[in-house]
Amino acid sequence: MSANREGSRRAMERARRVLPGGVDSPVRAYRAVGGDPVVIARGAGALVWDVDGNEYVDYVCSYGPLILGHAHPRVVEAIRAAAGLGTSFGAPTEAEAALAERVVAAVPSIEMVRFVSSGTEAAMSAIRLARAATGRDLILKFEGCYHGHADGLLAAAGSGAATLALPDSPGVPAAFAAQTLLAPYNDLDAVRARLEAHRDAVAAIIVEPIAGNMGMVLPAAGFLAGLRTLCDEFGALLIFDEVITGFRASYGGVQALDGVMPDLTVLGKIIGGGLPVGAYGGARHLMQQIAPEGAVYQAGTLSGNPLAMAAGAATLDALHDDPDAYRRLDELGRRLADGLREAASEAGVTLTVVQSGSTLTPFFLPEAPRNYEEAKRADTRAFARFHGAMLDRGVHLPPSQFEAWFLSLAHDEGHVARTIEAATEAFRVARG
Ligand code: KE4
Repeated sequence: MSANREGSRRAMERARRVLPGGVDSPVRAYRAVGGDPVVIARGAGALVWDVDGNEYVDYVCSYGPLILGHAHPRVVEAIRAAAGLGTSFGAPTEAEAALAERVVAAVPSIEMVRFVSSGTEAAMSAIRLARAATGRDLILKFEGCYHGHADGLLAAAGSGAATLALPDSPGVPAAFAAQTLLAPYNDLDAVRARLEAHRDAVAAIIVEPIAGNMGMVLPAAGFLAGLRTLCDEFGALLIFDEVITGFRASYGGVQALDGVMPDLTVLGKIIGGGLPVGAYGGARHLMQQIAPEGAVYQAGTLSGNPLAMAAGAATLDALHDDPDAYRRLDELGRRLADGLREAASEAGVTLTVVQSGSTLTPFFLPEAPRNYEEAKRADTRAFARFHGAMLDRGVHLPPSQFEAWFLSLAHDEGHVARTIEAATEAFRVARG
């Protein structure tokens, strides 16, 4: 049933001559699943089309930003209007405060926020602030969590680093990596042991409050609250990396759902509506340490870019104006998860689907992983066969077992039914 994808093949041949791997982000190169990536020509709502005109139901959704779906009219119009006034000024604009007010109103622990141009920039800046605020150097992250590609954060990173089974990246000096402590996700005893072994030296713990970069791994009951307690006991700051979960898990992120308050929050993706953006925020007494009010330096030519601010504000307003949005997203996520479980069972394939709201990961595993070690046991070859079979049947999935699938408000029961029908056959292919 392979579709004609000659145009994608030729486009990738051209791209590989001038772009490493033909891509600008490694996961897009399909190294973990094989074959040529489909090269996308356009998207609308829940659908994308490749350069050969093949149509796909899309669950990549730009890895999270497009919670409204592709080319949402409110977002496109906001960008168009902003662009007509000028694309960037290197001067304050009202659009920045307008989006900041929405973020401050939505995310419980944020009193002030600073916009940057990516989640990577936001995470690295939050860590610099935590180090300045505590006078300490070490940070603790969790194996399999991904906080962008800043040097100190590439230790045992998830997402693309996990997808490509890359050891901690070359080019990161040992001295930098030594500043990062590691612990298994969901293991509070290991965290306590690290903090005791480095008493008074750990500036912050950074965590994805729902992990999305080793595939979806949910926090065990009490895990986040336990981190809050440990941070208070040892004088470290708690940083929630809500780049995926911010405005996705709920309008106020995970912290608005379960009440554990971080000291700093990292945001991205949805707050830019598909344009380059990141943000970090927290209590006023912390954020006022950021230049020019304070001495902690961080800057950016395109930080607070008016088009990204406009796209982000339009996206957040569309979510805020639709009180039923998150219920619908969750219901559709459950329906897709249940359908995949049923289809896999009928095909005799061992599958566990981890779903939280509008994000999910089907693991080729007998049960839900609690951490990176367990997630890495997944049958990635079966996943690769499944991915290719779904592509052939018009479903566009993240090309890695260690990513999350994303639904949008543009997805409906029809798209989910199409996906489950394709999966029924694709699981037989995955079985090998
Ligand atoms: P960016 O620098 O890619 O905007 O954000 C980095 C980042 C930070 N924190 C979390 C929790 C993230 O998930 C990310 C980026 N997510 C990956 C997908 N899992 C981006 C996809 C890619 O690298 O191409």
